[in-house]
Amino acid sequence: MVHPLAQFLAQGHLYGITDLRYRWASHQDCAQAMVEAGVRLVQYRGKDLPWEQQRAELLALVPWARERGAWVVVNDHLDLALLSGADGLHLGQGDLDPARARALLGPKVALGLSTHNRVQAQAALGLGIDYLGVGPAYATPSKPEEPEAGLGFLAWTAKEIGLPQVAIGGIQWERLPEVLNTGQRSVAMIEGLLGAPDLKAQVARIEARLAQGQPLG
Ligand code: TZP
Repeated sequence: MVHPLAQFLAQGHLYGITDLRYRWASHQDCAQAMVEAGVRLVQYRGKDLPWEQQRAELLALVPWARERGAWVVVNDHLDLALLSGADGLHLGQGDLDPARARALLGPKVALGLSTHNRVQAQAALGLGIDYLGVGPAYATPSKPEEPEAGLGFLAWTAKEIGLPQVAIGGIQWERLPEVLNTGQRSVAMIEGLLGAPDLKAQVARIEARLAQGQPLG
């Protein structure tokens, strides 16, 4: 069965990721601002915070978002995803083994995995993963250690890998046409979303553009 959160990504939507480089004092505030602006899927990426603080923020955020019809995915921490009742867990390469995570999570929590090349994307099949992050589409200061995977990788994954996907990495409003041209339908963003002066207007125009799908011709 396709998890509803993965189904949502397969349909073409915006996936917002929290970050403290902008105007929000906490990841919780940042996530809440995104939900209030209309984002329906947010990743809590409080990587550098003490575990206790992430726990407290997630315990407040998850039910708050659920009441408003938004999903919360937790980055990296399986224990925090489980104890907060989050909708999903997102793992990077080198985090917890995805097959093991799947076994511990049970079927209800969506499991996402970041992939940066064809070997990783192919290897993700059969591990119980619900959706793939594919990128970086472009080199990005938000993840400087990860070299650009490029639009060719996005196109290959869209065509060859039968899992819901979300394109990520350096995606700005101006780049949406060429990202959608690869066959990818959803985009995950930090800078292209949180860096916008009017968050609500940015969410609205991105969602409207994604709803149109691939450019014609
Ligand atoms: N994983 C791959 S690229 C990236 C992550 C978390 C950063 C995305 O941020 P931005 O600012 O949209 O490039």
